[in-house]
Amino acid sequence: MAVQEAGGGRLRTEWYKENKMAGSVFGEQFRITTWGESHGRAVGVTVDGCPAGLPLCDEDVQIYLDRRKPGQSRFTTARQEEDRVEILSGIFEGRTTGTPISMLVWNKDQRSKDYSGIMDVYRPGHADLGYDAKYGFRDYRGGGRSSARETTARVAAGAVACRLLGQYGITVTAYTRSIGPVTISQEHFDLAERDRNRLYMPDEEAAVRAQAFLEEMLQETDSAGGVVECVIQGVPAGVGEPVFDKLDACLARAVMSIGAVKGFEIGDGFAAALSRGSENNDAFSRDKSGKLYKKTNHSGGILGGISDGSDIVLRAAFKPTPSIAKEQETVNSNGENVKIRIQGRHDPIVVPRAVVVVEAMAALTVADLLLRNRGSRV
Ligand code: EPS
Repeated sequence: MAVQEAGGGRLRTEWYKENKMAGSVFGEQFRITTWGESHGRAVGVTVDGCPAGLPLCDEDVQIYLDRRKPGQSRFTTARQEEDRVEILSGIFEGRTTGTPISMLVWNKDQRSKDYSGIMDVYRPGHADLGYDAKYGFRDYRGGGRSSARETTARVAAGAVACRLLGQYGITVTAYTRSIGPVTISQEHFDLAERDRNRLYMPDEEAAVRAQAFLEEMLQETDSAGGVVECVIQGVPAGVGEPVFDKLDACLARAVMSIGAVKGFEIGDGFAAALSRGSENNDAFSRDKSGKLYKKTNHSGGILGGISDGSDIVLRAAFKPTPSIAKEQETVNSNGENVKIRIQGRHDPIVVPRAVVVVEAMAALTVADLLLRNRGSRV
């Protein structure tokens, strides 16, 4: 119901005010609320709706945060954040209590003066213009809420979702599929290799070539993009809601909400548009034990918006980091044409650190729909 706000004269809805605080809430049954800015005191998340009895400690969350934190290689920002999680609530004797789990990570290495030069300038490729247009002013220190630092909170929540999914035998595994023009090959695919190179590429040979490419980008004070692939295994057939909350629609929304994501695919994705029905349909069959399976998986594990019991495969395309030291043309808030070079400590590519963020968003989506699915029939 729309209501008039006293004094302000602006319209809001009761629903909006009570349930969806300005876009920082995700999920229905397994619901998270994230908060915090890159140069504020801390970033954090509250997870509500996690069932009681799930074994959980700081270390379970920390191992995920360590994969995302800055400073892991020369291809990530030089900002030094240890990103130690503090779980403030919702745990008793090492298990979740069924009440809100609140988690916090302190910001320790902000260097806000790096941003004084851009307070009146719109950085090309950044959210600056939109934030100013929407709110009338913005927290320009590191991009505030639009900073990639915001993903810390998603990863902490995603770690809890992964823990929950583990109880059902569901695993979520993402990796770097490509960086710039370098793509992993199926022939050299080795998941163990993913955690041996700092680019999180499961192909040693491709990782070497990608590093050489990124060295070129550094030399040229430029940046690069790439693709993260994610495989979700063990989801039973039947998860996902009809029509608007289809499993693939929810995954797309979750993954597209990560900063810098410009494309999303399930299964064959855009390549399916070039295929024929006779090629694209996955034939059903029964194995010797009578279990139903699909002979191929062009659908990426989802049919009609509902899981079909095979692996769910998705991909996210990340744009090149917009913060580059190269000179760029822009305008300032007075509407004057100016030139800028962006100062500060920036990732020449976000893809390696985003791998665990994609995992987190996929896990949060599946955990939510799995819990919602409990009410699907008598
Ligand atoms: C970011 C800019 C840099 C990155 C930051 C993301 O930080 P700063 O705001 O200090 O310049 O270091 O990433 C993180 C700190 C992080 O933890 O991911 C940006 O503009 O998005």
